[in-house]
Amino acid sequence: MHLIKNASVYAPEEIGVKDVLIGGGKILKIGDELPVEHAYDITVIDGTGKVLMPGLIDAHVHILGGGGEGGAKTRTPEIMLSDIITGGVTTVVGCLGTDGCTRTISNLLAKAKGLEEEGITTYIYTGSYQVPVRTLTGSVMDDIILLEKVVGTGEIAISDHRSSQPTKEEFAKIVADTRVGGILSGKAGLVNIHMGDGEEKLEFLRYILEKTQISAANMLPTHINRSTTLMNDGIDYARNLGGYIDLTTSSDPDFLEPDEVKASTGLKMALDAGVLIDHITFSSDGQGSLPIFHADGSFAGLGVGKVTSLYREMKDAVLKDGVALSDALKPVTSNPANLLKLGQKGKIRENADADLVLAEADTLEIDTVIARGRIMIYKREVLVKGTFEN
Ligand code: FWO
Ligand code: ZN
Repeated sequence: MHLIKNASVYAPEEIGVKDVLIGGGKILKIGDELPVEHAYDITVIDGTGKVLMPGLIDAHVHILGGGGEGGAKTRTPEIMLSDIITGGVTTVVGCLGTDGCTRTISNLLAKAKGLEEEGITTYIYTGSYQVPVRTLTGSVMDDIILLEKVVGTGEIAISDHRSSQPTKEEFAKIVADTRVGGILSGKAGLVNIHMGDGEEKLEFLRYILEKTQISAANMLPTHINRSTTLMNDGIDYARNLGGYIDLTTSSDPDFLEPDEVKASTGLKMALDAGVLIDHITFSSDGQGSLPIFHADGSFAGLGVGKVTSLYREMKDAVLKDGVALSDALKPVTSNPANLLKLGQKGKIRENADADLVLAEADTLEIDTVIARGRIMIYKREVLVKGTFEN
């Protein structure tokens, strides 16, 4: 059991200075001046002068590694536990990307189980860029219903030269199967949609909202901030059709593509344009390749996404773009939790999972990270490492 005393709690809404008692992996009690019962083995963590927030949820991580667009030597490395927890992330959703051939769902599932055994919470999407969707059981719906960790499908690529060029009807079928799989298994049934640089932009998603009975909550288009034109289309889609949009945080702010929008800037743009904060999420694209192509489509170079960029962009939204912490936290905590139907995640309330980040109130520097009630990082020291991390 641990008692975090006297921290300013962002649940993510601000609930004031509280004591938070955790035990058995759960948040047991939130209150004022909770007594420290010496009868139990309780460690007391001093939260004075710090903010306590929910552990971050990163809903788009290539936990196996991704890449390969520049040939085999450009396949990016598999993620390690500290790549995740040092960014205050305690829940990830793993996905495959361009390479749905040498990267498989069975491999993704094993890696997700490994990370869970190491101490965080993991889920996966079935599929990869490709259509027809690469699955484990041969069916999107069966994967979602039968495999406990599968919460949806993705990242399915559209409007991208690397996509399978699916028709809007093929795309609608994938969203429909994912939705029904979610309904039949009590899961989100969310399709994580990779948006490329193509002219079509969000046309397929508008088609689904206008021509079918499928809910906007079954679709999450990501990389919306990869260009200003797509950012503006995403703002229109979210504001006018009630759609959800996901901004990618991984690109290095010092090396953005000419027309790319920094995630924290994109959040501010969307809020200023009247998009509801609950319709905006961030995800890192961690360990995914960040390929750079020349205008003629030829390969120019590759970067690798970092999960720690998720926290950086939330922090920048507060410290550089003037977004309130209680708002800037939503795209990385309660919003993905709600969209993914992870009821125990993304919030600080009694009976929720004890996934918590304690940070300096002024700099938002991460001090302590707790995942499922276990202290993973304490006073900036990583206490729990991955199996093969030294
Ligand atoms: C984005 C993942 C992209 C992989 O468009 O989609 O390539 O399979 O590892 N990354 N293809 C990066 C931009 C948003 C900057 C992926 C990558
Ligand atoms: Zn992608």
